[in-house]
Amino acid sequence: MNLVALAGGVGGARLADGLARCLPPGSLSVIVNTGDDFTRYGLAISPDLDTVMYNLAGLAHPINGWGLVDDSQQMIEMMRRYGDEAWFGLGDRDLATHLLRTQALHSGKLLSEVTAQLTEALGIKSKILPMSDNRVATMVETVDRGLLEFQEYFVRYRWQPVVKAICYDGAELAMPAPGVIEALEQADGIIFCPSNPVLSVEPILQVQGIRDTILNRNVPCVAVSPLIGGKAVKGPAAKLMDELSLDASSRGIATYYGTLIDGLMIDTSDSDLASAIPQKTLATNILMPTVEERVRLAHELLDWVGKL
Ligand code: FO1
Repeated sequence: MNLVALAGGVGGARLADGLARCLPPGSLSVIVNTGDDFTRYGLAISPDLDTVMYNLAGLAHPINGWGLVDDSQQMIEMMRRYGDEAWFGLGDRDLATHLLRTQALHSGKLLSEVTAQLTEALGIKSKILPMSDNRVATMVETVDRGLLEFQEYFVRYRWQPVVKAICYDGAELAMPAPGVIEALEQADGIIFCPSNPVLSVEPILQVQGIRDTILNRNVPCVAVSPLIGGKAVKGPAAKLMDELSLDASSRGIATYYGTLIDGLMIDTSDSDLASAIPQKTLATNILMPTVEERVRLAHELLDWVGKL
């Protein structure tokens, strides 16, 4: 069974790990958001690619979900000694990823090529595909701080600034990375991971051809809600949807995705919303605090996709 998951952020990476653990090696392709990518200290940082890679390699920090387990912050502490604000917490071992990626890109390699090299070196059998090798930058228009780069909004200001609009700079020119369209066309099922629909999934859908390939699918596509009881499991999804006058609930997630999905997996506590959701729904415990829970949820999802 060839499965494709669209993922961004920690929730997406955790479910992708659960799916990889349930499927035969090599049958999962994860199309990852790169709208969060930015340059810090001259280094090319791809947070969502790294978060998926570290989670699938079993190396991710178990609490944060991003960065490496047992990593240190000596470099960041020295930055602060020099008076640098150092608001983006790069780990010392994590630096190896950014240094190798930056070196590869400077030597003319594509993001998809260096991602394949890094994931192969970590023994990952699933395909981790950036949505595009072209630059797409998610920009956040805020009330009090004007236009912010994604990581400034998300990390520096802890996603507290009130948002007026989001734009995906460069998306109109971005082509899907090699293998992305093919993976979607050859998929037996497509899954939208429980990622922020506006910040993590939409950038992927903005890349030329991806939305249409999913709309023209002839296999099931299901999403897992990132919201429970109108609140995000992690991150700004509910706050942002409120600020953008979107319905910050699982019903709103269903509306947001529309005909892109055939089904939405919601939390049991949101079962009362099922009647207001036009797509098929499956109510279950969508929290994944442990690796076992990721696998449990992934199994339920695969069973459901197989029956749709
Ligand atoms: N998120 C934070 O909230 N604080 C950080 O200091 C931070 C550092 C960081 C370093 C490397 C990396 O790959 C991710 C990092 N993240 C951090 C997470 C990242 O900002 C978000 O996970 C994604 O960009 C959005 O989901």
